[in-house]
Amino acid sequence: MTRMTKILTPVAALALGLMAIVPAVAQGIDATIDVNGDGKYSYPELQTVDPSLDQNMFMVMDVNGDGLLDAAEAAAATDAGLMPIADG
Ligand SMILES: [Ca+2]
Ligand SMILES: [Ca+2]
Repeated sequence: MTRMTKILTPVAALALGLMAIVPAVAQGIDATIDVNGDGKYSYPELQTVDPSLDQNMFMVMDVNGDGLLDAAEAAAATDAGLMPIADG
């Protein structure tokens, strides 16, 4: 039991550290659009920028289907010309 705890604790600490780091290094995410600061664009957040954004288009951009666009998905959508965001 004790040994298990000793192994798990650094792993848990590493996982927590990664969770803390990932949002900070999310690149290409515009904080003025990412209103809730989770490092991803939700459909409502993008609709604020472009009310004409179609939900089907959002689903195309949301490659992994989690309902949010992460930095990689946003970058891919931008490259594909799908992102309704002017490049700053
Ligand atoms: Ca967000
Ligand atoms: Ca996604």
